[in-house]
Amino acid sequence: MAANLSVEDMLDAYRTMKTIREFEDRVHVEFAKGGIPGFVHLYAGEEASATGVGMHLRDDDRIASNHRGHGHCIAKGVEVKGMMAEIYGKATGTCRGKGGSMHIADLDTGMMGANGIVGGGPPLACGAALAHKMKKTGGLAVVFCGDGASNQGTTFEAMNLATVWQLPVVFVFENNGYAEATDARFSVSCKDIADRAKGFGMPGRIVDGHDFFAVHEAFGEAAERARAGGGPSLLEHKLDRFFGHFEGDNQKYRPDGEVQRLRDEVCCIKRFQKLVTSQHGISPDQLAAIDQEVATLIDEAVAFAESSPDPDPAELLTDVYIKY
Ligand SMILES: Cc1ncc(C[n+]2csc(CCOP(=O)(O)OP(=O)(O)O)c2C)c(N)n1
Ligand SMILES: [Mg+2]
Repeated sequence: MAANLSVEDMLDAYRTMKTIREFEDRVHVEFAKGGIPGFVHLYAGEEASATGVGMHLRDDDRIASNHRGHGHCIAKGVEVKGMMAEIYGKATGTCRGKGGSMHIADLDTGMMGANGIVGGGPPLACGAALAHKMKKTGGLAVVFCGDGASNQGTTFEAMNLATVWQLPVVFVFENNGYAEATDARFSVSCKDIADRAKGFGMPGRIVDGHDFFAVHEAFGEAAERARAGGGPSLLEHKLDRFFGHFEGDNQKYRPDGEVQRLRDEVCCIKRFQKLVTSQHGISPDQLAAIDQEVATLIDEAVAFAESSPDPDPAELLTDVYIKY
């Protein structure tokens, strides 16, 4: 499974997954203290998905994200301190504090935006993919959607058009089994979202979203097809979220012990650590050094966010609309 990955690649993957986990665990703690405004939806548990995809992306590839977007941002290379400041609503944030958690966008790194509209991302990814196709750049677009978003009309329309226009776009459905408090078994009409690909004339695959190597391999194939003019693909990453839908969610809809069991049994980071130290010649010390590096980065990010100024009210209407 790790066939085309060097030790350096695997250490990079670990650094990204660990950065996402530490970022989310820290936002969880800081949010509870009351210092963060608005809503946050945490990505902890799903790190292998964004990371396995992100490692294939060029700077000019575009991603469209959703409300659970911190991990997608980090995997696409958005700067972590600016993200933290954005979540705190500070002037030094990625979007100067005007977006917050659900609207982090960074066009310089190809991150077109987290998105509060469920199903808002697929049409955006098609637009970016169309631009790549028309300019013949060899670039592609990816959209990360949930199981809930897989049921939206916008998603169906985008998938149809992607095939009709043979767009270089990959639809990544992160199926964590819930849309807010609704179990996917009550809302998704088929057992596997991947089955829907056939109806839209594109290949679809089920992927173990807890397994970085499986995600990396499956997305690599889809990306290669897209770049070569072979059109869109659908990947269904089966995975789990370790926190509630949003911070403050009491999660009464989840069976007792479910989250602890998932943390113990299917954690993508624990699984990665075990595999690379037992089979790929990476030492626990190499991983521990990255753990330390990441812990420092997250401490610095929080200190930066907390000490940054609020946006100036006089700038309320700047950067909000663009005139073309
Ligand atoms: C168009 C629209 N409908 C409803 C909502 C409210 N809402 C926010 S997140 C969410 C559930 C999304 O579930 P899923 O797509 O599975 O993503 P997950 O939260 O599990 O990552 C809903 C219904 C919304 N933001 N936008
Ligand atoms: Mg979901």
